[in-house]
Amino acid sequence: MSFLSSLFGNVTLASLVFGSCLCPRPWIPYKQFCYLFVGKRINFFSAEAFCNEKSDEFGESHLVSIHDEEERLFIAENCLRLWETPAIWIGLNDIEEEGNFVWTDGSPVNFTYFNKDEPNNLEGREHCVHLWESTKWNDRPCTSPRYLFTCKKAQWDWASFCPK
Ligand SMILES: *[C@@H]1O[C@H](CO)[C@@H](O)[C@H](O)[C@H]1NC(C)=O
Ligand SMILES: [Ca+2]
Ligand SMILES: [Ca+2]
Repeated sequence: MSFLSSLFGNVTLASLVFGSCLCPRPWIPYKQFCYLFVGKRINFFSAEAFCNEKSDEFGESHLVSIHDEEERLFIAENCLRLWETPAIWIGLNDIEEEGNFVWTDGSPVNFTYFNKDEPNNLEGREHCVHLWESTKWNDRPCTSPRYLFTCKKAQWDWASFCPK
């Protein structure tokens, strides 16, 4: 994988060359995962359900989780390239317990990029997280229909699919 990354560090080129063996089209491979950028504005629950329907034998599909600065930039840059706006739902939420944020894919919350003074749980109604135009994060009512979204799932077993 490091050989492929160094040869095809440019994500767009890598996805053109290896996209069909790393991930189903039109998902974009990045590190060990596949990402689907969905240009529909729907609420958080519908977006998570849309992603769940894309689960396959290699793993569950959920709204995207973000675990470091590189992954954060990968997501933001692709949104800007595709739509000129990064305003998407991500899988982070405190629906179950106020103030206890979790990712819908169950991965650890070890990185956040909240805007200053967020999350503020405005009027006690904000439990789902989206990106603002600045790419900083904000909590928002989950039923807001105004955001695009990104799904994430494990990559296919590329070693058995990709050309050698
Ligand atoms: C957070 O955890 C994930 C999954 O265990 C790991 O891949 C990632 O490197 C971690 N990020 C940070 C900033 O520690
Ligand atoms: Ca909340
Ligand atoms: Ca907020």
